Amino acid sequence: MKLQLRYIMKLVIFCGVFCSLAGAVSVVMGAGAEAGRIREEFMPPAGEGKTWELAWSDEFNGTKIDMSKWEILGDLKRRDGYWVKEDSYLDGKGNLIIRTKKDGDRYTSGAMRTRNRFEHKFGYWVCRCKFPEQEGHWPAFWLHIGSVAKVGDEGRDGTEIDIMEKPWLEDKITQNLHWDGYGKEHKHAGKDSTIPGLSEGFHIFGLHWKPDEYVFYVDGKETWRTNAGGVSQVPQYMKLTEEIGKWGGDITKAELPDYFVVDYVRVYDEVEQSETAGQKELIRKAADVRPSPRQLAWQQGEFICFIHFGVNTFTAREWGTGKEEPKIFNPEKLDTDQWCRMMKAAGMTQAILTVKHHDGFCLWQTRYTTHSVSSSRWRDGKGDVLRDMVDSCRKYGLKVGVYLSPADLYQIESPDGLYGNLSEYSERVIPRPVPGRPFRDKRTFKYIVDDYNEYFLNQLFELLTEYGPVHEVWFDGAHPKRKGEQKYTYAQWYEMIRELAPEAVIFGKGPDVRWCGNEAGDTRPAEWSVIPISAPVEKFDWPDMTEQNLASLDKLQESLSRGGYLHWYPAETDTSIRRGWFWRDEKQQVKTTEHILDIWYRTVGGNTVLLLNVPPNRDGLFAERDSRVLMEIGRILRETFKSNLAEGAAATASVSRGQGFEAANALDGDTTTCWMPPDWTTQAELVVALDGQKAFNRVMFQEQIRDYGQRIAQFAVDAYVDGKWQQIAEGQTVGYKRICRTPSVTTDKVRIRILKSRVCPTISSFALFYAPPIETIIGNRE
Ligand code: FUL
Repeated sequence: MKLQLRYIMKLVIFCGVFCSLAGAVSVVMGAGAEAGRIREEFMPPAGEGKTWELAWSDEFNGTKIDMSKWEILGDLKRRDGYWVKEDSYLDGKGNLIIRTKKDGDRYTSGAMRTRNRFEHKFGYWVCRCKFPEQEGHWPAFWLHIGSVAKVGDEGRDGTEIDIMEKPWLEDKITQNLHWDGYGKEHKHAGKDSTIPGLSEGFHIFGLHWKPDEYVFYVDGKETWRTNAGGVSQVPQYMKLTEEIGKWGGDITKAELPDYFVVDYVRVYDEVEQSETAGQKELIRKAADVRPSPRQLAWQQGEFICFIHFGVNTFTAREWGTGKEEPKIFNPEKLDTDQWCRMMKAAGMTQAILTVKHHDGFCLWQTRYTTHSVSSSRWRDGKGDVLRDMVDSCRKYGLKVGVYLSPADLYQIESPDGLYGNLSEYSERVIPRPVPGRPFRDKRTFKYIVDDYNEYFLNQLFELLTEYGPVHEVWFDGAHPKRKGEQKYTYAQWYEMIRELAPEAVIFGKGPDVRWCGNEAGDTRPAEWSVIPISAPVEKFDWPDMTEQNLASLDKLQESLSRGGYLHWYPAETDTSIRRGWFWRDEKQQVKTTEHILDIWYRTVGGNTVLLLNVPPNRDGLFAERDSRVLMEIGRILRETFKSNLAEGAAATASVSRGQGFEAANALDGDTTTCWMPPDWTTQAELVVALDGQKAFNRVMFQEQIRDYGQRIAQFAVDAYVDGKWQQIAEGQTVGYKRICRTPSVTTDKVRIRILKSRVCPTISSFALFYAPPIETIIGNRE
């Protein structure tokens, strides 16, 4: 069963499927090797800038040994037995069998070698095999060459390299080197290893033969590292053998035949990293996807404020019912200037108000329903929360966004409600005129819609023309209830938004900004902004994307191969300062400053925008505890980022693509210029020599996403301390911005090592900061 499964797996591996599972190493096949990609369970680390390429392999598929690869030895006497050709054969299930048997009064076994067929030096040589079960003989996987016999120059001119010999029945193997012949001058080094479970099932024996060292592995674990004999510098061939002799025990006690089963033998070369043409095309495509100007501007906003406010604030509910009495809304001390002062204090750049949450109550003076502030006691029904907030935001230099819930319980529950009322789709003019309430903006739109979509578009028109400029329109995907199979004519909504608010990004159920996938402030280690979508932008329905791995190259490839598209779709992380989205009471938990700061670093410093919800209380104010946390966050962030310790530094790079892309661009304070190496230099280093010794604990850097998209896939940051480079941070993606929190280090030199990137990396800015110790915080405890 096991053998058959393995055989099927091998067939799958070799059918040319583009597959590489997370954690497994994928290796590019070289010319002459079987087409496609292969997955090895373990590969030793390749040298810097190098990758593994399959140079030669035999999977032992089929029924006949491939004579272009192997010489089968026999018939000849060997130790206490004979090597005979018939004892080397394929089992037809993907394995080579090397049999040991009794033939009359002689004992025979199989042996093969690749002499004159495959002679090679260096690389990773690996064999997966299962041991025989009887004594008196031993299996071996080894390398040889005639010049082992040459005396002098130690093993450099040829060494017998025994990657695996197993003369014992216990869980023990031996690995050996022999050089300078087998006579008087013979020299030897070796290592025995006992590994529990070794005598059962299949195991993998590998040798990483480097020019200056041999590293032996069993099942991916290093067993012996040596340069004994000076390391062979000449091509050698492989041998797979069974030998009969006392070293293996007493053959007369063996129950024969006995079998040494070999699943495969593979040899890999370390080659300069480069991609196949197909992969290159994919990578190029991914790097070519760029943000729209509105997406870039939104991203630069970094830290923005969500304001959940409405009837729920007065009922202590998270989701209203739609049956709330509008009179309950009465925030007597509403002061949107206070909101803005707090947002500014925290370092926020935009406010997004729930102008209508799922309950349907509207916070502005809409023409299209009375279920709004107009029916409340607040300011005798004359108040307009959005108006107040917009005015304050303009005063404080904050951008404005609106959350207009597609779900609408008031319109579902009230007898003449429009939601799901099964009205006909017919041509309607947006905005629908309302006597006595003319619009100053005379633009109109004609759409074929039903009542609820018309209502929604009318309201969007009011919001975008009378309170603009609006910079974000937030479409939630949640639905406490549905009715009448109500559909949303999203395409028309988007079209109208584009026309009336060209700078606004559309969040969530829309094409510009992606929901990060959770409400807890969790982030992904790799946050890519280039996302695969299964239909063109105009036809895609923007479902929630909650997976950890949304956009690795494999994911992109998978999508493209099914006719998908790539889209710039960056993440926004929404989370609430309080437990719950609405203010409830003062027993409600408020997140600590430390907690919010942690989220801030992972989101703003992890290629997403942080949308932190601060719900006003029943007075219409940001509550005291929330305000204190906001002020502390702002104080600490300002303190931390007030001076860039890389100011006055000089940058050099391991490689640059030339004029206009020099390392110095990373330090020039201009995020449109960048350091960039030549295309397909996917690993490179940027060294920043500081203006003297500096103590820091924050490393910030950015990619130039505007023109070059997102590219860096893995990096490490080192500081030069005590005469050597020491790693202080590592990570995967960078994108718009990455901020690494490091231990405090004092150094005059910092290095960013780009370990993996698409096409080639870009760095548009680099800075160092010192964050004061967190103990100084006096804020809330959770
Ligand atoms: C969710 C809503 O259901 C919550 O009430 C809240 O508005 C949150 C931001 O989005 O989907």
